[in-house]
Amino acid sequence: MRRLCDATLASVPAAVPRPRYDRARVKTGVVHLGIGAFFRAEPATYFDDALSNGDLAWGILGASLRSPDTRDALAPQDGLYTLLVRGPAGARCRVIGALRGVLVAPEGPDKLLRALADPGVRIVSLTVTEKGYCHDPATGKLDETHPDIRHDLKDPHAPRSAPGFIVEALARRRAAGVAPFTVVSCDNLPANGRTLHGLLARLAELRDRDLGRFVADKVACPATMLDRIVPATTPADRAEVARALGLEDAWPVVAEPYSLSVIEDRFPAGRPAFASDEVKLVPDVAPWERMKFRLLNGSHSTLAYLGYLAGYATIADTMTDPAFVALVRGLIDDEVTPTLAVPAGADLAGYKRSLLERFANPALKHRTWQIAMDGSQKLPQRLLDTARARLKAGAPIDRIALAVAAWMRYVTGRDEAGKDIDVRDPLADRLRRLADAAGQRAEQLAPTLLAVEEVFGKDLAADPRFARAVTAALDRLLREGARRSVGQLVAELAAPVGR
Ligand code: CS2
Repeated sequence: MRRLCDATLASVPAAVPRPRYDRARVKTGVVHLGIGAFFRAEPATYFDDALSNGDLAWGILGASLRSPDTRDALAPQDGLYTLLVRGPAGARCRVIGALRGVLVAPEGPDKLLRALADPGVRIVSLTVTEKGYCHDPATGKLDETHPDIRHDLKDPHAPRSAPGFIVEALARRRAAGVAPFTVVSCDNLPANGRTLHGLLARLAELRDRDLGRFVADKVACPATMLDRIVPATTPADRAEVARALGLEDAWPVVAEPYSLSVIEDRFPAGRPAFASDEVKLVPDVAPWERMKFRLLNGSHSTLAYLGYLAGYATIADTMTDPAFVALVRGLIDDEVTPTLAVPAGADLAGYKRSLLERFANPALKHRTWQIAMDGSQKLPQRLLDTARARLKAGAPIDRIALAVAAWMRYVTGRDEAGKDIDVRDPLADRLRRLADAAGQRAEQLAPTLLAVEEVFGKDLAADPRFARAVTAALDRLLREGARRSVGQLVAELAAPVGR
């Protein structure tokens, strides 16, 4: 089968949307760091829309900070790839043409820096996952002991970290009299704009006080809340794309039909029109972000840890279990919703309803293992801030406590059958060592892990109500297993008061 590329694009069936603009005339206006599936499935489509609407200044140059895989797969395709949208009712494809090339940073940091310093580049966006920001997840501050940050301070002209590349590029632009680009985090990081701005300004300041002031005063980092479920692509997805296109695409992305992007409208260097119905430009992203982190991502992580331990491979599988459905429904309605301020213009009830359908979408094979990754970076904004708000209000946290306990059980690195779990987390080794030393008794294990300050801060570990609830949940989980624990908790919470 022939491969998708500029030369074969015309053979794509007419029903499949594809770039109709002249790709040769597109200029690079965006450099994206961390060119993974999520960016290609969502933000990249907005730039592709701008190109389709005739604004050819918004081509994307992608960069991988580590692996060459994406470049290797997409170079023979001239950067073309397919977005496969899978809903319960069927699948549809769209070929995206906005990506003009992919650089692999470790192969040539200077090449990437030169691209970033180009005056035509007006937006630098990032999806480097939470851990790629080299920060302390509990405080949001730069982790100055992080090996990549130490490296980038010693050798700022050949950086390794995303913040290192951005700061060096900004320094070069400043020296050349080129206005800074706008820096846009597309990651699920709390207050992602403000947090990133603080990290960049601090890193710049550690290099040079004036550079620090320049970054603090002159660089805009608008906040974003980008919501679309984008699981890892499977061989079945590739086969589906080949069937629809009649061409092979080695690197398609797969997403759910739902998509919503809420973006703070602060782009001093300019932006595309963002003409899609799925994009909302707002002055304040914070309430949207809280709604999404606590409702969607909090539920996702809950289903991921408990689901994995219960033997469910995907989120859709967990949603075939009525007890798991009841658990997330209760989490959403009873524990999370009371902590939220409804964002102006949001349909909270509709959003909550849509979540259960989105999780249950059987066409997406979103692995519990994938979502369970990097829990130390995710828990604070997804579950722990909700717990803080609940405790402040004197309200119960039974479901959140079970989710946190499931994370604890998960990071011990052994499942309920004693089999190894492939725990991926920047703190995995330390968590495993702590868990091994504490042993399998909740009264030991819970306080040991609660003392990990990067995750729980100082406050939660010191709150006896939180410690009690998590310890009790972990005790149950260790005795009964995940499936029975979920069933028991759901039954107890459904029982009339006074039980
Ligand atoms: C997921 C998110 O992998 C994860 O941790 O919870 O990627 C989630 O699918 C997106 O945030 C949905 O918008």
